[in-house]
Amino acid sequence: MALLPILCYPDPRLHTVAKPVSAFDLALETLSKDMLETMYDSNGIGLAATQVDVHLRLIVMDTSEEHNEPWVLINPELLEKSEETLIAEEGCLSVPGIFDGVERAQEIRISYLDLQGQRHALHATDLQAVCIQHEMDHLMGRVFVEYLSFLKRSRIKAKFVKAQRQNTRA
Ligand code: GNR
Ligand code: NI
Repeated sequence: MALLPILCYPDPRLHTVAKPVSAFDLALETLSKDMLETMYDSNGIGLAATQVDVHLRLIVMDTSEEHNEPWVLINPELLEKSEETLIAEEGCLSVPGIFDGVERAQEIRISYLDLQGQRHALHATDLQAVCIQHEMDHLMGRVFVEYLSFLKRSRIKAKFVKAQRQNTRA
């Protein structure tokens, strides 16, 4: 088991488009476990491989109260999304400390593969649906702050650029 470093906005690697997983091997299993460990350690409810600089279509999630329902979603595909939307306060482990409302479909259907390469269908609503859409965005190289106004995004970017400059000087 290992904790993986999480890329921080505005790291350009967060804009990489992930490739489908094709090898269902031990390395994939190890990566999933390490991503789950990293997600739980950071108190996150989801983590996309993109955030740990691995550009494969792999998501881990756990939206349960008890943090005891780990999900691994491989090569997820959006099958259907509702017309109805909701605005939830989102945060991101790659943009720590920033929370803002984003409009998403309230209900989605996806298909995905498990670690054995078996295909499943999943219907998700509310927080689960929001989280899956947030994670699938990461796999497309999209970070939630890109939905905010230009002014907000500029302020967030400036804040993180400044923090990173101070980190590298220290
Ligand atoms: O931990 C997380 N919480 C969260 C809250 C609302 C909407 C989306 C999320 S995902 C986020 C973890 C993360 O950055 N996943 O990419
Ligand atoms: Ni995120």
